Amino acid sequence: MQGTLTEKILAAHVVDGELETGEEIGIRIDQTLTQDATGTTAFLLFEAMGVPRVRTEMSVSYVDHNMSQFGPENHNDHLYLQSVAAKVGAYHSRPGNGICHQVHLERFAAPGRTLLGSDSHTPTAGGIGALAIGAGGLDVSVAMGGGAFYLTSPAVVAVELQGRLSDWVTPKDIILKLLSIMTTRGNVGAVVEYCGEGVASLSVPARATCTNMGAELGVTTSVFPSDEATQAFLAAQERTEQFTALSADADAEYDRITKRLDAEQDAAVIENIRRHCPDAEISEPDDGMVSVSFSRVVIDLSDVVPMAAAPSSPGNVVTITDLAGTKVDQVLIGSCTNSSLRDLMLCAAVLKGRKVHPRVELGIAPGSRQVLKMLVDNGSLGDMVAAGARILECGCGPCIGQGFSPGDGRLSLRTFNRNFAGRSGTKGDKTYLVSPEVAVAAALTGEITDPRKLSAEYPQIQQVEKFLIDDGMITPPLPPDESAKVKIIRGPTIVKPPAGEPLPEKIDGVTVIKVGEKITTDHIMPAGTLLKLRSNVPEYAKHVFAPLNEPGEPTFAERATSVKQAGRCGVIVAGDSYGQGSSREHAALCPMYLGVRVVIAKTIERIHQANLVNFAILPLSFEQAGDYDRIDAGDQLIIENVAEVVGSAETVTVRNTTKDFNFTCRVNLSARQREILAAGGLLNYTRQANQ
Ligand code: MIC
Ligand code: SF4
Repeated sequence: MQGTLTEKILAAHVVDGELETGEEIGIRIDQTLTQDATGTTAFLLFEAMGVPRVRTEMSVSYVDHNMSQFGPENHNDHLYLQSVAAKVGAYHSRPGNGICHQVHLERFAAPGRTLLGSDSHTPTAGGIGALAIGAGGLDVSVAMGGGAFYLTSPAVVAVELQGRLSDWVTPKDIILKLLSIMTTRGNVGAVVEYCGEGVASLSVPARATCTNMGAELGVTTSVFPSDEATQAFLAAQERTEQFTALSADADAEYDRITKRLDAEQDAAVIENIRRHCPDAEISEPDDGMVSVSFSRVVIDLSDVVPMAAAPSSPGNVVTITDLAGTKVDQVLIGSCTNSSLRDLMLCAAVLKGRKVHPRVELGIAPGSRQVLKMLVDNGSLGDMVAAGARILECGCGPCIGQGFSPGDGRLSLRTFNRNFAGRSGTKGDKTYLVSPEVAVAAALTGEITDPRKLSAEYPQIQQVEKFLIDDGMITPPLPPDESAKVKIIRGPTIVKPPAGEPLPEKIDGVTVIKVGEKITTDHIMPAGTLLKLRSNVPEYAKHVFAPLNEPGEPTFAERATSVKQAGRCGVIVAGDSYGQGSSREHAALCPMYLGVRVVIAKTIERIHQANLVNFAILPLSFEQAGDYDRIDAGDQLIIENVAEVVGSAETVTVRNTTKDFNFTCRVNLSARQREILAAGGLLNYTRQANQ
């Protein structure tokens, strides 16, 4: 990573360890971001740590997810967050002010700074040249208290952009194109660094669409250089003084990432790698699998065409031409990926003077109050309303299953970043992810339409010279003497999260569930209408793996509880990419509450693996992927000498006493993670370190 932009920012922030790819490092965090769905737990854990005041340059607490306020829980959360921010010296962005990533980009993110956020789309701020990383809430609490954030020194991959996008083709199509090359798998521990002459043609919000949805690649983060476009954006936000120019050296060295792909099933991906990665090395198939490695992806923007991610993964990328003519029932525009002023003005300009197709319901959620107020002032909102759009408040809304669930069998087209099965709130949903251009075209025609075929001029929306600045809904930190007088408001639904416990000397385990490949945190800990339970772990835990429960059968929570009551440990067995998607630590915290102490998977995604360790659950990976097939739910699994395993072992023998065989697992833990597990989780570890 020598000479890369990532290396430069990391080098300026490293406080522990050596900056060498694959090594664990601790970095200083300048800014933190939390949102209400993860923030209540993050602040409750921050309180439990006993640090009186945040020690970062700035910590901002946003309310944007839990906005529906059915029942008292959401408002209780909002009041808790507002009062605790005032108590501990954090900024507080009030409900209605906008989605955390959009507002942070507008008002706070700055080039060269480090940002840690308790939300997996925190890398959005990479669009302005910040090194922005998503993590579990407890990691963010530690950073708020001035502690370093630990990560694996990344492998930095270059994504070189050449040329310019054609009319009606957008940054969303760039990131979808990149997903068709890099996929959602095998990129753990990498950072995507954009470079090349094509970068200059993209504004900061356009870049932020790419870095936002970079989260779906499973990388640590994505980052753009800071240049004239960055300066123009900061000036338009009246933040010129926060500009610094930043870029990689001309002779920067990028790192290779290596992954294994299925020669048959992944044939299209392998072809894309061949076409777009000039230094690709692709092995001959062995047992049907090929090994591929590359350090550079080249995308000519003038070749990019309108794309979509088909159900039910952001990695199922197809072209709009393949889908043209498919009937559409719902179109939703917004989310932290595509709700900037430019995106919504574009939609308004296309809708102006036209009517939404009779079959289609169109919902639009502006990303922030700044965007909404400017749409009001320049007349765009009127054009949307006149066309028949339903306007939602500034927040996550339908992206996290809060409303607008599609009807049974109905096709939903969304400008969002995730289309995991059931995330919309409807079982068996058919959601496609597209650009605002494609979305608005379908809203008018009632079917998936290549926007280049619309009989409309492409509206040329230039970035404004001055955004409307009104931070009236962001409460700045109080001075310490005033903070001291604040009383934290704790409604009855705010329940202190349970602390972790050290692992027992011997794991006498029972496989409570065996799940398949690509299980996301939306499967483990569904959000939607259950979001309101985030600050009440005992209640929320009743819904662990709810989408996988069989009707009439005992639920996961019931099975895990009876294992726990029998004095035994719960074990989860999983396939590849376990814990994809969101940063929600409840996907570890709630299983821990139910007595789960071990997860054995083929592979575990970065943020989720860290969350498991933070809540004292032992993450293991199968040495032989085939052993996964030999285990069933209900099997008894024994691990002896747990202290030794946690202390230093690189592999461990697990005994399946039900099927009478032994198998080997890898213990992929850093020295620090081993100490955290030995202490019974990160909260205990931090408390001990602070004593
Ligand atoms: C998401 O997009 O899945 C969320 C909801 O924003 C999550 C955070 C959460 O679960 O609260 C994320 O991306 O980390
Ligand atoms: Fe909110 Fe959706 Fe963005 Fe997550 S992905 S922060 S739910 S808008």
